[in-house]
Amino acid sequence: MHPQYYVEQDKYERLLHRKNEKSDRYNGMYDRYVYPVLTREHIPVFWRYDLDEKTNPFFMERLGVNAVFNSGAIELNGKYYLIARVEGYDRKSFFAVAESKSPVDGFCFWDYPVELPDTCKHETNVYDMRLTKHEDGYIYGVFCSESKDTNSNDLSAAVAEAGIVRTKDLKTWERLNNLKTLQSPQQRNVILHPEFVDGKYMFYTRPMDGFIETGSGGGIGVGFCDDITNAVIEEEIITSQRKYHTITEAKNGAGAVPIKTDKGWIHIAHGVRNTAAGLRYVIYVFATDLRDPTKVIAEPSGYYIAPLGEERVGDVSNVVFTNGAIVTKTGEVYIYYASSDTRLHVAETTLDRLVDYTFNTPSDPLRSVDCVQQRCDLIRKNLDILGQRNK
Ligand code: M1P
Repeated sequence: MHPQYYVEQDKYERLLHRKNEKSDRYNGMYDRYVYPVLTREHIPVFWRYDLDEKTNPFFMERLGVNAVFNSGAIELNGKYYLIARVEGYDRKSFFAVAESKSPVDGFCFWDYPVELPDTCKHETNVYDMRLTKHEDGYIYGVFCSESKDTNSNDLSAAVAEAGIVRTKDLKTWERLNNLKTLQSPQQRNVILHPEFVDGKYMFYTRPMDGFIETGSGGGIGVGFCDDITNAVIEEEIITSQRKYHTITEAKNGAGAVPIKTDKGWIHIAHGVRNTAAGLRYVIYVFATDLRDPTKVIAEPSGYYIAPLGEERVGDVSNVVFTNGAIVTKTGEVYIYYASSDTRLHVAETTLDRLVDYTFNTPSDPLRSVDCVQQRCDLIRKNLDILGQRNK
C-alpha cells in the first residue's frame, strides 16, 4: 500500500472519533455545535483513491468529493441516519447514508452510496432527499430529480421534478413514478406528509415557473393524491406564502418533515431573499393546523437560523438549508442544516422550546413603523421589570 494511504486513513479515523461540543453562542432558541457533523473529509478514503499501486502509483484522488451537505435524517432502532447529498468533483450529486449512535458526532458512511433504480433516462442529477416515516409503514424518500430541458436551446436549461423512492431499511429502494403537479411545470423541495389526510397522501410542494425562479409560485404548496405509486396532484393550495420585504421574498421551500405537536404541525423551512451579493438563504419556522394542515396558525417573525461565521462561506455562500430533523422519544430535536452548499451542521433544541418559539415569538408586522412599535413594547415591559427589581 502507498504510505500516504495510512496518513489519509489516520486523518479520517481521527475525524470520526472527534467529540462534538456545544458552541457558546446563545439565543435560547437552540444550541449550535462547534464542528460540522458531515464534511467532505468524512468520505471514506476508499471512495476517492484507487488503492492499487500499479494503477495509481502517485496515490492520486481519482474520484474526488467536493461537498457533503443537505441531508435527510431519521432515527431507526435507536440509531441516527443521515442521507446526505454528496457532490463529486464532476458536479453530479448522489445519496449516501451515514450512521451514528450519537445525533451530534461519529457519523460514518456505509461502504457504498445509494444506488437508486435508474428509471428516468434523462435524469442527470439528484439531490436533497427528505425521509418520511409514513403511517402506511414505508419510509419514503422524496428528492429533486433534475434533467436537461430538451425543449430549450440554452445549454444550462434544466427541469426539476420530485422523484419518489421507498424503503424499509434504507438499503433496498423501490422507485415510484415521479410526482406530477398539473399546475406547476417544475418542482423542488417536495416533502411527503407523514400521515394520511382524509385518506389521501399529502405532499408539500414548491410551485415554480422555471428552474431557479419561482415566478408566479406564491410559496409552499400543499397537494393531495390517492395513489402514491403514480402520484398526481391536480391542485396546489398555498400554505406559507412568500411576502414582500421579508426573508421569503424571492422564494421559500419546505425543509424538514413537519413535526407533530399538541398545538399544530411545526415546519422548519427555508426562505430566500435577493441581495446585491446574490441570494441569501435562511431557515424559518411556521406551524399549521392539526385538523387542516394547509392552514398556517403561527409564523414567528424573521429567521430561526441564518448563516454565521464559517457557515457564511462555501460553494454557494450565504446559505443555510435544512431537509432533515430528528425528534427523540425524550423530546430533543436535532435539526441538520447545511451551510453554503458545502458541509452539514446540527442545531439542538427541545420540543418544548420549539413549541414556545413557534407560538410565542411575535409575527412580522411587515412595516418598519410597526416593527418599532413591537420593539418599543418589549423595551417598555423590560424596563418596567428592571425598574421594579432595582427599587
Ligand atoms: O444553493 C442553495 C439551494 O438552492 C436550491 O434551493 P431552492 O430550490 O429553494 O432554490 C437547492 O438546489 C438546494 O439544494 C441548495 O442548497
